[in-house]
Amino acid sequence: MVDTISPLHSTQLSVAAFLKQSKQWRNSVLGAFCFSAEAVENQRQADTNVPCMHVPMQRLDAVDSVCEVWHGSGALTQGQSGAIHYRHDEDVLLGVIELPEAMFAADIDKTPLQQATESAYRQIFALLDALRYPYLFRCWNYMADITTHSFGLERYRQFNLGRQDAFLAHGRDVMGNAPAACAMGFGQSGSVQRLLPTLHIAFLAGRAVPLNIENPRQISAYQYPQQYGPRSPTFSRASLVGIRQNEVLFISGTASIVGHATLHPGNVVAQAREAIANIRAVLAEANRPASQPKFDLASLYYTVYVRRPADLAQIRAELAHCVGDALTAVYLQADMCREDLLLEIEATAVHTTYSAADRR
Ligand code: 3EB
Repeated sequence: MVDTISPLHSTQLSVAAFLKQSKQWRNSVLGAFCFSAEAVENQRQADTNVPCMHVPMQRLDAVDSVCEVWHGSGALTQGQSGAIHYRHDEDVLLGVIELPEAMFAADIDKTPLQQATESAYRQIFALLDALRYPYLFRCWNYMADITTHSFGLERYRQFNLGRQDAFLAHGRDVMGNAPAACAMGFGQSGSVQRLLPTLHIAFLAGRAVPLNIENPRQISAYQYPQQYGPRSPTFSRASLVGIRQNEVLFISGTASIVGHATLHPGNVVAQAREAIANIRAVLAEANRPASQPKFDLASLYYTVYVRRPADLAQIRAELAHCVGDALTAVYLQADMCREDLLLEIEATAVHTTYSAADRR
């Protein structure tokens, strides 16, 4: 395998296996995202060089936790800026910021979650500007009680307000050129211990201009009508980034949404099929600039967020049916940002162009 020389790519393993291997990997890991239902604090790593996000979500397809590890190449540099822990190589910067909402008091016009979100994204943009990794490729957003209402507004909508305000404050586009993203909830369904609500955000940014991709079957999220909240979500359906000999495709959280409406409420199998139809459409867009298709359903690494653990078997069977035996997926219990969504699927693929020298 060419693993050791390959630029930006990810691997998935249990948190225990990650901790065991992290010594060998110290020099090549940009950061890690750990999902586990229990004792998040105890797993915090001694090695502070590696940014690590801990999300309190239960893995459903194995009793263990899961850790998504992002690898860089060449010499890595790490640091802390405000609440962000980051690490970068020459091409890519990975950052993690985790803000307890209790750090922010409700004021007249901004809720604590909204302020936490705005602060997190303002810190992110200030760091990216300062270190000159201007392009935000992909953001992972996790928050407690995502569809709960507080201060007269659903919490996901509070998050959207804070996120968009930070983009605007830093002169970033909000109607196009937005990063790929996901925004998921934890804590509503009771499978995870109650914690002080913390906003968890991880991000990948870099120096190469990404190609942002929309889905022709869906209205762009930044053009969603007002019924979904006072401010639109700021994300693209996918982003495609060239990093040395790799092309990395980040497909955002994808649900059973066509146009802007949820399809198949209450029917988890039909929702899974529709989400895959959306991913297929995004893949067609991603392949369009190339003379030969580079990405297909079987070449993706999937993370599947499942609202009701009891739906796992049906979802797995449907995805295996759509994707085939090559299906590589991790399943997490999570809440979606719309109550009628029963699942959401995100995916990543790395396409490597080997040089003649590598092939020999
Ligand atoms: C959707 O298509 C489903 O707010 O960053 C998917 C991916 C969703 C990202 C975000 C939300 C976000 O609208 C929800």
